[in-house]
Amino acid sequence: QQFEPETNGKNPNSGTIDILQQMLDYYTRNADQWRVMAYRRAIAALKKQKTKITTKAQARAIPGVGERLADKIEEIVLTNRLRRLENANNSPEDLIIQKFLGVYGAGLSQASKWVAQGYRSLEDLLEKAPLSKQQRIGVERYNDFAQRIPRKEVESHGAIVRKAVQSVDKDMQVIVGGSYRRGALSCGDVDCLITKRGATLEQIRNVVLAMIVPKLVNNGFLKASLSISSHQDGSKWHGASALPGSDLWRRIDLLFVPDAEIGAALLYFTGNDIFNRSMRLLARKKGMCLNQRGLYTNVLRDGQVKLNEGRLVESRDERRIFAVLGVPWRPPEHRIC
Ligand code: DCP
Ligand code: MG
Ligand code: MN
Repeated sequence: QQFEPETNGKNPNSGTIDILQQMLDYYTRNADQWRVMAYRRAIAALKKQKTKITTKAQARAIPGVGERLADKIEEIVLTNRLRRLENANNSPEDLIIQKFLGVYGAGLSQASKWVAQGYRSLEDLLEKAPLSKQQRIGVERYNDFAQRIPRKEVESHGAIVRKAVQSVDKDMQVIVGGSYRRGALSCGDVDCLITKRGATLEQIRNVVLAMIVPKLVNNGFLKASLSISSHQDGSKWHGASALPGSDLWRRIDLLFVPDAEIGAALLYFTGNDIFNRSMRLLARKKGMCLNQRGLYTNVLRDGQVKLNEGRLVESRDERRIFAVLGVPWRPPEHRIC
């Protein structure tokens, strides 16, 4: 989740960030969600500092840096290394699991299972492992999907989807969300929100799945379908696309958004995920509930368990969701935690 403009040029804390990033990579491969979040938050906060942070007290004063991370930052600056990182388990198995986690759709349990079954490389998987159709694509196109997509190319994919959508229904709209909407110079995938004034989820889903996806498969733009939520309120199609004349496959998500929920969906699909998490947490603290469909009040909880749905207060207007939560408006470019 990098926001390149901020990492351009020399950052006074780049040495520290480098080591913290390695720690983050380690926790990511071990699926340690809490530490992953803490490290991402701390790295993002450090990237914003204009001066070099050298002491624990300075580190602790930065919002987003907790006690233990402040200790580690001081250790890194003083010793140019981090003992915890050197003790980290970088066994060969670990590195293979990390590699396998890059296969589209494979989570920690699948990746560990492959290692336990004796597979050691992508070639092993291709030749010996029983793979689903989607997993096979994930392995075959591993290197394609691992590459960042330049902003300009994301725009081209969005334009092709938009053209197909509007040739079917000129009133339908395509908005590219995700890291693209946050202004990133390169993206991990293409997130297309598809919506239409007055339309319901069912209407949009039907048009996209029955007309638009087949059209884009036929003209060669969509290369593969990786996951479709086909159940009652399914709202997405995940797959791969490539620009005409290119054999480089990109990950693309088509997200079906009913008009009434466009504000909440824009908020959710703009992210980033950590920003979303903090907005949801804030809503929860105020007795509300925020999800990709709307902001609800009067939600009763018993601990973590929601006792009722609450009352919908806003879903159409992204700005009003901020206002109701009492959060000053943040443009997408600033929603990076
Ligand atoms: N999202 C979320 N929590 C998740 C996954 C996604 O809140 N666990 C939301 C925030 C993301 C958006 O969905 O910004 C799109 O998800 P992506 O995985 O496509 O992430 P980004 O577009 O932010 O980054 P990338 O450039 O890696 O695609
Ligand atoms: Mg994305
Ligand atoms: Mn996506």
